[in-house]
Amino acid sequence: MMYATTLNEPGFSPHSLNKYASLMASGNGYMGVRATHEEDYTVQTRGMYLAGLYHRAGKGETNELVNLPDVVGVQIELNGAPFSLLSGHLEQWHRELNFATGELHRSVVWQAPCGAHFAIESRRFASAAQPELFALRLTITPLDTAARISLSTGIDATQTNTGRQHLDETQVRVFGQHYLQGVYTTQDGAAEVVISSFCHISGEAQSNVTAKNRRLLQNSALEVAAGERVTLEKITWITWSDDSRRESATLSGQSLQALRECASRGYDSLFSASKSAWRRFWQRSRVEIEGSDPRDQQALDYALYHLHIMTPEHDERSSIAAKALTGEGYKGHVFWDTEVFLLPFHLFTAPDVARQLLRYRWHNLPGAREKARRNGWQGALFPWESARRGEEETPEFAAINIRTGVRQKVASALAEHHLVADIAWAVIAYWHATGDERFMAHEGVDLLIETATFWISRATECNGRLEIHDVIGPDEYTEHVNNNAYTNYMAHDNVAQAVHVARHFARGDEAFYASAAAFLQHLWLPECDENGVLPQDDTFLAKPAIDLTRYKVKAGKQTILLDYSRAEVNEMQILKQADVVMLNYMLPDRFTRRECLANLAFYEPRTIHDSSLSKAIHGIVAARCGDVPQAYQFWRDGIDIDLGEEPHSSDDGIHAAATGAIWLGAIQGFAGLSLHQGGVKLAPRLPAHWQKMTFPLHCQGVAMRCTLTHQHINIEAAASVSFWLYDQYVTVEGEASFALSDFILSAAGTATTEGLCSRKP
Ligand code: IFM
Repeated sequence: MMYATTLNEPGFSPHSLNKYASLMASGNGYMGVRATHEEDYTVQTRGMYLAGLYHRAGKGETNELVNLPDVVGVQIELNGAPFSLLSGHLEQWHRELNFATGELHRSVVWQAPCGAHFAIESRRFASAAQPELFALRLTITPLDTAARISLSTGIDATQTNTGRQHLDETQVRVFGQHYLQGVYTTQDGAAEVVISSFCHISGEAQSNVTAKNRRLLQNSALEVAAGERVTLEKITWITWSDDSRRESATLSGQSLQALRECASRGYDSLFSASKSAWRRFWQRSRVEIEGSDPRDQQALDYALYHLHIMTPEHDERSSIAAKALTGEGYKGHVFWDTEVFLLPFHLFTAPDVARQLLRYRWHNLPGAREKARRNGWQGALFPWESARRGEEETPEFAAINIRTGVRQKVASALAEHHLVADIAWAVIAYWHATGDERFMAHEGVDLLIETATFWISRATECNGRLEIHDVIGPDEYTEHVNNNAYTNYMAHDNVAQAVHVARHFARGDEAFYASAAAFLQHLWLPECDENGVLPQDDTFLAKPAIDLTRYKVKAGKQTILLDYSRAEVNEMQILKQADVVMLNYMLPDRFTRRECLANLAFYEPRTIHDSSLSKAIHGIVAARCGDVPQAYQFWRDGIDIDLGEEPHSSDDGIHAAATGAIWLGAIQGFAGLSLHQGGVKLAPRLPAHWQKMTFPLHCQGVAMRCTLTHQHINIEAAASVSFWLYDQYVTVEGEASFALSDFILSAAGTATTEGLCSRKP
């Protein structure tokens, strides 16, 4: 098996520096390090983040992921002139992130303004074997004459979050010639970070260490003959604690000790251990495509690489930020993106990780209960945006109108409540996919009952029925509406599943069952019209529609807001992102193929796709309806959100949800994986130019390997496992092959799947 492709940066350009710094970031779920160059550029944003390390910098601010002191930067002087690709002449360029190994490699040949040529090569990785470890190796070779080379590097604590300083420099020290250590405390004193670097330069360098203006630097200079190489090996150990009982000296002492051990092994040995860990990841997760467009495989490898490095597998008190650990977008906050767009990948490849992500929410139930209570409801109202402790972190205001000084309120924290049902949906998905009774009997049922209790208290009696008023559905261009179909259906499902699970585990009291039964009986579920179109909310269909073509070609840029105010957009049939179509995706058993097609046809022309969470979902619903060419187009458009030509869309970090959706589109769209009460279902419909697709799938504790072609489905299962294959319930143990021609094909050329798998035969 060949393990993973690469991502290459086509050339050096100041315009796309920050995009590639996000896309090519190093990480391991514990830390994320932006792929900035060693040398400085004014427009370049450096960034290193630790999962879960947030801090609130001032009054009226929210917690944000702290941008840590930088360890990547190296000031390079060649014959007295600073190395910068903005001067001299770049003769050769190669920059590549190897997904298989997690190593970022750059190699350039540069002609300095004085005319001399240099080969400059750097490699770096965040260890997949030792989370605290980040290593870098820089090699410089004067190519035509001897040169004087100066290098300054160390720990640079002048880093900020776009001007906000979160850390106090508590202590800086140097140990011997090569070990530097900085100890930093968040300004509220709650957390401490220790960064220790070993810097070693080959050859007879003259070195000193300076600590000035928050920069602890080793400065070295040496003469190097033509053709000789000088190598800087820099190994960094980054650790932190927010334990109030921590002993600063212990943390720094242990870090130094760990660093010494790593330094004695050196870059190659450390890298080799990291590579082995990456190999295990690819073995258990990789999706392989045989098709005519190599970009498809690359996109999947890119997605899995990032899904791995964004996930804090080591810590169930942390979850995944909307921009992962690759930038400061959304201040590193956690949204519904995690449960709906990211968790499924883990659920079907490493279910323990999915469980851990759910436990993050479970740990944060107290904050969610408190938010519900403060707003006059019961149960758990999870914050729309959260950080480490599960308090509401959504900023109160967004952009400011600089002419009027009026700030735009962010309504999501007040009304975007569907997140509560999305979390419950993920709990149920976990149960159906794993059958993990232990988790369900404890954390699972807690989460379901608390979320259900919220919905029961959230509903209002009106028109002789229960309604849910004043919400924002997934479509954030439509605010403060009543009976958003997505919210009502998801809330209904949340309560129904809670009752089912509570009964199964003999939890919940009579009062809960009685109020849940009334809710389920009386909650208004908007109905599809005669064409199958489901109204997005009570007023949506009465609003005027406009031609959105010119906004759709600039999807993601929110250009509609240059022509219309938010209030005006709210009064038109304009969607930012999938809403009813999102519901069709989430609850596939509740809607027929005809209804899904009708909703796609009605809502897509009204959807700008200004959110990165939109296109992939349209693609999956299209695939499930049998429109594979359309599904493929949506999938590719979703990939281009980060991997496309646009130089700035990922400047402040990759779009984590869109990254998860690359996997979702392949597995839930083209392989047709879905979850139902009766278990997992596969209903493949490969794009015409994919000859074969192979992927691992964990189902009910059994590891499976699925190989799909246009003619066959081949399943290898480590133990006996049952699941739906189109409309048939099959059991496989060992290896089994199914001919697609054995399944009933609909007019659209896909096997029929509707409504058949809600229960086991
Ligand atoms: O969670 C999303 C939301 O649906 C749309 N705006 C961006 C958020 C973070 O990705």
